Amino acid sequence: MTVVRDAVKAALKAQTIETPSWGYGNSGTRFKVFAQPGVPRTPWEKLDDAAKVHEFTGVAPKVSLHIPWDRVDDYAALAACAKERGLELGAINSNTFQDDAYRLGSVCHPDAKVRRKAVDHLRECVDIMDATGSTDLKLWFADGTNYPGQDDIVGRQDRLAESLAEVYERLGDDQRILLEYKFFEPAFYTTDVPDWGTSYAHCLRLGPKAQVVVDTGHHAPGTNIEFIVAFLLREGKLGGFDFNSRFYADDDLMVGSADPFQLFRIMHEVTKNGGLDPASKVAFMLDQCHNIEAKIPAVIRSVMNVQEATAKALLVDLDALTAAQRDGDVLTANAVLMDAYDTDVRPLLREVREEQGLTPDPVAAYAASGWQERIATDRVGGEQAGWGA
Ligand code: AOS
Ligand code: ZN
Ligand code: ZN
Repeated sequence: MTVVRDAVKAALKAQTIETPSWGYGNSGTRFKVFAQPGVPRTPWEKLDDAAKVHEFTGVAPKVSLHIPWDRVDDYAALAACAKERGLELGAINSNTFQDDAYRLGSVCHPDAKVRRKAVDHLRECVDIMDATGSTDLKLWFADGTNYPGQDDIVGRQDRLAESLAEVYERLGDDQRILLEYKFFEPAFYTTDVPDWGTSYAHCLRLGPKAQVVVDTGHHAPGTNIEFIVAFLLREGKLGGFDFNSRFYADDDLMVGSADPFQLFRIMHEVTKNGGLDPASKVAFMLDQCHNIEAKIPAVIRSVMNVQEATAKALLVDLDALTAAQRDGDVLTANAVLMDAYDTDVRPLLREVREEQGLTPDPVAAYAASGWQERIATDRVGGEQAGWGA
């Protein structure tokens, strides 16, 4: 039992959770952005906040950037600043949805000039990756149509494939494309990358440096996300996660808040199928916006929620599970899984943190640190993250 516990602890210490730069800035819905005191005014200040999350959790050393929201003159300097803070720059998220030119789409647009603009932006994102040392280009496209007949579905797929191929060809040896899907929104009739199958098919054609990213908020209600995760892992095509929670649409709430059991089921497939091994390179990213709650503590809470689900998944007795499955013992197999889910892993995680030289309660430690008061005084005129996606 001690051996198992030690292995679980080691795995928990090794897991890294990447936080999004836009989660630290102001955001909202299309109805209202509620500005909060002390939000970062620059990408540099976003790194300062991310460094706090890492300082108190010990497992969040990477920060995803979004271009152009995090545009700076010198990306190597931004990477150096991250390093000074004990961080690394993670995925570069592109933006082909906030320009008038993209009214009818970006990489799928019927006009070649617009596609050129979009592909040039994506290739520029790879230039930025070269400067920051980032390995992941995360692509999410708002492309689609609102009305039957508006555009040719197959034609749009052809344009998508052609555009992606041009970006793929620009990648360095250690760089990859993470292609995200989302079942609707902002387009309402067709979406050009609506599901994992479409993303998978494009990634397969592109080659080994293209993988699917599963945003947990991008599925229809009732979708079995863990099945998708298991399938993609088996195929070596799971690039990573955009973690968040949803009740209705793409809510971007704190991961593990709406359905912690679903998060556990996902993490069970991940741990069972090698997704936690460093060699698998599965990126555990958050893609969240904190519109009404305090941002840094919400990111800390989210990191802890992922850790809790991971810890429970690591506690699944795989030998017992395999034996029950082999014997066709449905009830025992289910009970093995539920035993792990029902375990209170908070004492274990407190121990892990203490062994890492951290305070066992990251939220309380952050509250006591005085950082929130300091930024509220020092930072005036914080910026909006960009949107509430
Ligand atoms: C949009 O719905 C997607 O989830 C994107 O991953 C993301 O929220 C956006 O691109 C911010 O970078
Ligand atoms: Zn996302
Ligand atoms: Zn989203």
